[in-house]
Amino acid sequence: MTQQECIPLPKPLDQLTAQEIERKAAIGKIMTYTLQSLTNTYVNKGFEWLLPVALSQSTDPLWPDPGASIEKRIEVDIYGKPVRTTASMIVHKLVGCSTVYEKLFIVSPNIRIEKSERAKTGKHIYEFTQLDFEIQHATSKDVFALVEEAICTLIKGLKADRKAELAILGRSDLKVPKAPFKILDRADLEAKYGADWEAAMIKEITEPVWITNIPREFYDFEDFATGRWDNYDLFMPQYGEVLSGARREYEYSKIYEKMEREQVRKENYSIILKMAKDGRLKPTAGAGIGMERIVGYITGVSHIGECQPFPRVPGNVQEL
Ligand code: ASN
Repeated sequence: MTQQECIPLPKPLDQLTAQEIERKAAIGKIMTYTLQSLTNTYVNKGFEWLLPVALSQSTDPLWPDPGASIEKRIEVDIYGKPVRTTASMIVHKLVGCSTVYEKLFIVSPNIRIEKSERAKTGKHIYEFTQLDFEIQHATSKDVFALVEEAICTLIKGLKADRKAELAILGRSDLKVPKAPFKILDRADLEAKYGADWEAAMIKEITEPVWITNIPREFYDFEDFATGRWDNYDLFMPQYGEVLSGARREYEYSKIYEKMEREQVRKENYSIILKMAKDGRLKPTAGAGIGMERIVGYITGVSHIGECQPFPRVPGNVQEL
C-alpha cells in the first residue's frame, strides 16, 4: 500500500477518543485564529466583507481546469428557474468588484462533488470554504504582496499566541515564511519535471512559491499574443496548493472567444458578457485562499477534512 492509500480518514465528532478530541479542539482554535487574522488583514486594508450565496443561476464553470475532478454538478429548480450550488463566487466577485465594491472578500462555502478516489489525496473535500477576494485595477504583483503579508502575519501571530495548540499538533517547528515568495513558471516546471511537476516541486521547495501561467477558465487573463496566462497558485513547501487566482479578463471579444473555444454555456454568463460588451466590466485581480487547506498546512493534519468540524470527505456522506 502506498502512503496515500493509508491516510486515516477524519472521524465524525461523536466517534472521537479523548486524545482525538484534544487534537480536534487545537485545530479548532487554530482555525478560529486563522479566520480572525486573515479577515482582520483584509478589513484593515479597506476591503468590504460580503455575505456568501449558496444558490445562483451562474456559478464557476470549473472548466477547463487541469486540476478539476467533478463527479456531479448540483442543479435544482426554484421558483421555476434552474439554480446551481456555488462552486466558487468568481462571477459574483467580478460583478461586485466592477460595480459597488472596489475591494471585496467573501468567506464562501464552495460545493464541488469530487470523485470518491480523491478521498486518498488528503487535500480534497466536497464542501470547502475559501476566503475569496477581488481588487479593482490590481495587478498580480499587488495580489502577491497582499497575500504574502496576510500569511506571514498569520503564521507569526500563531507562533506567538497559539504555542500550546501548535505543540499538541507537533507543529512547534512551523516556520514564518520569508517574503517576497519566489515566482516560478508552470511551463518551466513542466519542462523540468514532466506532467507530475506539482508533486516533484513541492518536495524540493523550502519556502512558499507562486506558480504562474496555468491554462484554465475563461475569466483568468490570457495574453493571446504570447499564449501566457497571468494567473497564479500559491504552493506551501512539503504540502501543496493553498490559493489560486488571477488577473482577470474584462474585454468582451476575448471573453466571448474563450467561451466559444471552451464551449462554456454562454447563457449562464450573460451578465458578464453584457457588462463586458457595455465596457462596464473592470480590470480586476484576486484569488481565493482555501481555509481548510491553509489550516491543514499549519496543523500538519494528514487529511484536510480534520480541519472541518463536520468532515466532507469525497465518497463519505455522514449524518452531519
Ligand atoms: N477563487 C478562485 C479565483 O479567485 C476561483 C476558483 O475558486 N475556482 O480565481
